[in-house]
Amino acid sequence: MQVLTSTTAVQSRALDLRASERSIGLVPTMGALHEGHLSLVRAARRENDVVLVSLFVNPTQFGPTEDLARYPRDLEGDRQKLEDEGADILWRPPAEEVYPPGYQTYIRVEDLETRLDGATRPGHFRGVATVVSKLFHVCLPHRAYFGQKDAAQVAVIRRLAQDLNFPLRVVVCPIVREPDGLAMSSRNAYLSPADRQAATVLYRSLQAAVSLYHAGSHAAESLRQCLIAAISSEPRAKLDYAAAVDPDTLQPLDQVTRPTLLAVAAWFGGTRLIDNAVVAPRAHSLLP
Ligand code: PAJ
Repeated sequence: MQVLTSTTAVQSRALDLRASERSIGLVPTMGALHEGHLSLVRAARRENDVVLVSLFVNPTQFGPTEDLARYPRDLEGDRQKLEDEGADILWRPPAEEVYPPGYQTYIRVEDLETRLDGATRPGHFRGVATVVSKLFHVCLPHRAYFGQKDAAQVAVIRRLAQDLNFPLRVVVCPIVREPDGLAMSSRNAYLSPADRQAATVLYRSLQAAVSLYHAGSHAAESLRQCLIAAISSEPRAKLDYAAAVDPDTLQPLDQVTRPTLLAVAAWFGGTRLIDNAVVAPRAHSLLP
């Protein structure tokens, strides 16, 4: 696996690959890689000639009081995992290359950036949309891989890829979980043992709402109340949001008459975790 830092080196490599008709699969990450990230690398490995993984802890998507400085970093561990998965190129640009002095161009997905995590983390999706657009321009991928774990991020990226005419396919991979159901996340490393135990309430709340849906309760508000009740039953959890929304627009729905994203976020101590599930009427779930 080739490890590159220079933006121009990566872009000229991507141009060469495109000229020789080799397909490029891009997996954007912030490192501290776990099985969730590696599932994206495996999907990219199956579907492309060349797998390019970017590793960049993007400062513009962190708020002033957030965890940028203490975000987990393990470059040697990450390099080894990517080597083992057969990635071809690891790009880890220094921050000054991505945002050189004088940098002032940002991408805003105007409505979506205010919803779900965007409501709690103002500016977060502006940072994500900006860095992902830059990664697309530098890496020129045919396919780019993202996790359903970050469902609002997926909505933002799908929208920007369409709105800005990026010639690529956004591929979304399923949520990878720990054996007890907790969605894998680099931030799980922050949890105390008691909070780690309590955090399983997010998955349990989604299971309860999905069961309620299958028992015939199709009103979005009743599913939302079910999520809230489950999370509130865990004293260590502080609810941020529970929502039943359209997966593309992230706007609240009244009834589950089409695929509906059930999304939750809660604080455990100083750590904010998210999770989600999609419910869909039978006619929809039979569609490819
Ligand atoms: P990061 O949190 O490192 O996640 C990188 C990718 O891994 C994202 O697409 C995320 O959805 C996916 N992922 C994380 N946990 C997952 C899990 N348990 N199952 C499946 N996929 C999972 O998301 C970011 O970085 C950044 O915002 C980024 C897109 C790289 C832009 O800076």
